[in-house]
Amino acid sequence: MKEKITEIKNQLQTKISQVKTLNELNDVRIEFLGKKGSITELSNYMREIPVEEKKEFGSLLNTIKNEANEILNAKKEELENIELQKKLNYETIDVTLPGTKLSVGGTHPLTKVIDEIEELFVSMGYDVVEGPEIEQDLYNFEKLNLPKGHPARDAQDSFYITDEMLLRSQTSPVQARTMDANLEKTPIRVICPGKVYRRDDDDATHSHQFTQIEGLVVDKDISLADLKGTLEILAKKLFGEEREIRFRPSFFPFTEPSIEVDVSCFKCGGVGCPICKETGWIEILGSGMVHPNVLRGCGYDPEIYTGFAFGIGPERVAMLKYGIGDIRSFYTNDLRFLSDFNRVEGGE
Ligand code: 2NM
Repeated sequence: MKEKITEIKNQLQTKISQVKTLNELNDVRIEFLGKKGSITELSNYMREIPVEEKKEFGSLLNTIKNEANEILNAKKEELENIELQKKLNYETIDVTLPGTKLSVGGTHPLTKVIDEIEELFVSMGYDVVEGPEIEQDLYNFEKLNLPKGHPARDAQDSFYITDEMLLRSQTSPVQARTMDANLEKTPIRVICPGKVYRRDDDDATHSHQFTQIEGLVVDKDISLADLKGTLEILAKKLFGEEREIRFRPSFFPFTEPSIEVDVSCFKCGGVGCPICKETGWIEILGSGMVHPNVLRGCGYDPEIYTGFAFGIGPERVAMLKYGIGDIRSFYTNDLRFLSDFNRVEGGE
């Protein structure tokens, strides 16, 4: 019997050494310790064994059962460890791999300029006011001292929709509306940003649709000095603290006197370079004292109130500031152009 037990033990050892998976191990367990397993069947010999040997045989039987269990469990643990190790290797995360890039939107260069100008004027107590892009002839021209037949309101230059309605050619109608609605209340301090439309053939410096910011201040005792001080602050904010401005006489129907404003060149500091066409000065905006006819037409008595107004083109400012050569690039939405203005530090 002892030989039989030793033989079974050897068989078990051999089988175990060949086992490679948990399933195979389970088969071996059944083969030896299952209901019909070779170790289980040894118990059947109990009946045939003389009484005096039963005790020793029983004890041997227990021992081999325990030993078989130990061997099987040890193998189980070994296989489970191998499986776990495989899984860990397979599921390893390399935290040094580059992440998935997310493309993040940015602010359009025109919007940057408009935001900058709005922020400055809001800090000086101005309101930002918007109005309709489809405008009445009355506000776009009539109230701005451009009566019917005036050479500066050539129908060839504007997008008329009907006899009385057009796409606004400037944002000053918003200011005429503001004065109209304020019924001689003062002060008025507004800037009006927005899109405007003119019949132009598009090229590098012209667009049939562009943006404008116009400013208006109306109060008692507003003078040219107030205009000059305000525009000097604007020029310095946009082009640098060292900038100076100069006034040149001009003509606009809605202002008298009318003034064009130049800023000393931010590139060469005024000595002359290609940017300022060797003049040292760059033209940046139009302005003037609000014409008495405009004040009167919008309900303000020009004997009591005066005002200044100005208009600036964000496209021109952005082109100068960022060295953009073609006004059309603001509107064609080429991402290669747009992303140039939104470089993130440390980004691509
Ligand atoms: C400019 C130049 C000069 C202007 C005038 C007015 C208003 F409504 F008060 F009459 N708003 N904007 C104005 C004056 C605009 O743009 C180059």
